[in-house]
Amino acid sequence: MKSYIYTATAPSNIAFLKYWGKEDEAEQWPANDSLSMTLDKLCSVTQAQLISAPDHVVHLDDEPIGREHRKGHKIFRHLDFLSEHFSQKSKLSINSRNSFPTGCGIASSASGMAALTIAALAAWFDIENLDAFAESSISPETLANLSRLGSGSAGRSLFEGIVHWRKGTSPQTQEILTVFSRQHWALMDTVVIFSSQEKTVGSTDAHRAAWTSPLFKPRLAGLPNRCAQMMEAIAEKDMSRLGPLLEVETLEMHGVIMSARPAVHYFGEQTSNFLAWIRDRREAINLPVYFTLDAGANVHLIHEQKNHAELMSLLKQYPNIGETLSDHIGGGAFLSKSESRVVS
Ligand code: 2P0
Repeated sequence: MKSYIYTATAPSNIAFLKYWGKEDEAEQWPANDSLSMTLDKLCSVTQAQLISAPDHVVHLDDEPIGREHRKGHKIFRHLDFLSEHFSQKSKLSINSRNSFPTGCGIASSASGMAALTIAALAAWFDIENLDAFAESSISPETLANLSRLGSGSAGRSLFEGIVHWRKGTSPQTQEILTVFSRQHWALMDTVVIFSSQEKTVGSTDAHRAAWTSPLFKPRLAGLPNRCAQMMEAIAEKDMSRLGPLLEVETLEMHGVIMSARPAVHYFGEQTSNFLAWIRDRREAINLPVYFTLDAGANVHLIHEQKNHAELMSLLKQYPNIGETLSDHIGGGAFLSKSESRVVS
């Protein structure tokens, strides 16, 4: 009997306006809107295949991952949720890898959960490309909503370009959609790696603590205005307007994280020194490059493609600069189906 492999590719995304704090943790409803740039080559590639086995079989970068494995918990929980939601009893073989180096400190939960959702559903419903999902009454919005339940930021990874996740507390009132296509503005993200360590406090725990920060409610009150300003700056392709908004947003999110109980410090002296240096040097040479950070120590430098070469020359001047990874604004998730050479 023929057997098929369903391969989902989902890119990572970097938030301009951060999803930080949840209105409802069990349902994963965000406390605020977020705005992100979908990346291109930094992605997760996940293959799913139907198998006859008592449980799902999961491999990450060819390493077998069981239910009890530290990284396995979220993956199996999401597979269990999806199989129950769609009343699917068949088990899956899941094989996932990231295009970025393992342990380089780039978060893989957004791309990983988006790719897992698409690949698993494609295998269960025999779907060969993303357009064909609609014929199975699974719209892109439904796919994004299901990915979001695996990891909030994953819902944004399905879509191209600049993505707006409008908050809501039901699938009908929330919305995740592309607001600017990738062609609108040739943006890039150059990631400077300062830590390849796994986070000691995961995002989910830190999200929970957000409400204990005295800075959190004032932040929420100011975000609609910042979101509108960011959208205007992007519409006008005005980096000198977008950049300062990116930085204040990042520092405010980390201010919340550092002033919550328990307080978390996701970055230390190395990152801090670099942020001060890049601010100083870009003024000196008039280079429009601005930083943003995830819940981690690595610095994402947002810039236009035309400034990439000059940025790379500048970075060489930084003492002991670590690894850097550059990527472009991207086109969202992708799905394909192929015949397996191994007959099941
Ligand atoms: C974001 N981050 O908007 C923000 C900014 C990190 C910093 O979403 O608990 O892994 O799985 O929903 O999506 C990271 O949190 O958290 C995140 P869960 P997630 O990208």
